Amino acid sequence: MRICVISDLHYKYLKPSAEDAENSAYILQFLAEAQGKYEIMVLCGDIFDLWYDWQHTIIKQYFPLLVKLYELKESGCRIVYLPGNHDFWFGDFLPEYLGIELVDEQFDLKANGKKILFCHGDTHTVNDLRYQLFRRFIRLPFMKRIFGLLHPDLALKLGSSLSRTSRHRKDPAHLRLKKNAGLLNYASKIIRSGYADYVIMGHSHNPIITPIDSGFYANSGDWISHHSYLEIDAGGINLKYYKKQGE
Ligand SMILES: [Mn+2]
Repeated sequence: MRICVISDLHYKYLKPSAEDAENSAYILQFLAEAQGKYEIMVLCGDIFDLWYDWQHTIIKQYFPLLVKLYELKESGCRIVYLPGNHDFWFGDFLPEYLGIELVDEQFDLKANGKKILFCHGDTHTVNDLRYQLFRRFIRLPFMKRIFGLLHPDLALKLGSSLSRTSRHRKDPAHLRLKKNAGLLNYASKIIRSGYADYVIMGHSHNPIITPIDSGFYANSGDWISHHSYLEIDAGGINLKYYKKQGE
């Protein structure tokens, strides 16, 4: 079974910068070329810089990406979407209109004789209590309801202050290390417990494959500076770059 994993596109809804537009063009091209190549596309979180679907409204700036996802699904590829720390307030739009499977927190899959665990990774960083409390707060059902009562233009303006990500606005080095170390620790624990052979995450924006005993921890990286993705098939896991930085 051929599986592709992408994460951390952080697709923008605000007026995109030239870089954002370039990144968006890459991802749209990549998804068009993915048709017929994979049985499963795993969207490993932070695909959209913010997600909300109101009762009658979706964010129109996402239309190009939604079309590509729909076309990929229609071509026969199963699409599984894991929430990230930017996109978790899902309604019925993705499952009902695009046929995308929404998974809560983690996705367990048996493929090619391997047990694979996918998750975004934001719950596995270490010494990050402030974020973990914020995470719990923002996911309370009443927070989602309040956000949904706001006019979309206002809601998205507020949301943008919470969800800015760019090539130039990287986490400070100590935070990046914390993210990487936490994710790797979690993967080691899972692999050594025998729960999974492969642990696949995003969130760190650090594309990597690390052997752990007889298994692997792999991170799909991002589409802000790396344009990276993972391919998993009977031969194992491969880390690939759609278009390397500076090319
Ligand atoms: Mn993230």
